[in-house]
Amino acid sequence: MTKALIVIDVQNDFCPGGALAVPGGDEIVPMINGMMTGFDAVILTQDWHPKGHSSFASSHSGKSPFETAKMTYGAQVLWPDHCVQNTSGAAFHPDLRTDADLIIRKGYRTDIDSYSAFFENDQTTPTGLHGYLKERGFNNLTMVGLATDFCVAFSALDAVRLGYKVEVALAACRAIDMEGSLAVALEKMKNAEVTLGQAGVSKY
Ligand code: VGL
Ligand code: ZN
Repeated sequence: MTKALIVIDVQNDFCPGGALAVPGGDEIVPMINGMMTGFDAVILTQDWHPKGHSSFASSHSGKSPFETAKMTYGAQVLWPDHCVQNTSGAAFHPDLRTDADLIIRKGYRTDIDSYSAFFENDQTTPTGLHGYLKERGFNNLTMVGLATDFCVAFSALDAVRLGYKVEVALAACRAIDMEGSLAVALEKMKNAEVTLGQAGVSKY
């Protein structure tokens, strides 16, 4: 088998009570833990920003969270400060199994955000995940986690572009859904032939 499970950003700040809480973000943890045994490898991603990161509204005078700013690489949504390196908000949800093959951190360059597990938001700076997966021979990826309409969708779309067969197990994802972002993300994933399904979920 060559199937890897990619668990996107199941971190305290994206769960209820966190700085950028995704509604129901914590509900998916038991399901994801259960899915892990059905894959040849489990990879966790961790949003990992330095203080004063350029994706934080607090780094742009006069801007509020959820407004956009123009970056060198295009428009960027501004977020509340979240997932700051070495804080409890950046830690994985305490119940998430972390006995994974690889933990890949992203968003640690001050000037570029990184939604995707593969490329930063400039669409060219790689995280190294593609090299890891290629070298280990994985071509089949299932993605779960937070948030469906940002990091999960960007990761899935990049993975398709890179030639992987990709399924997003929607039951084990939750969305931010700002200004219709979930509908847009689902449409883009459908058009890109991402399977929007339940891979590995039904058993749990
Ligand atoms: C995410 C916004 C900012 C995500 C990360 O994990 O979807 N969203 N940073
Ligand atoms: Zn972030």
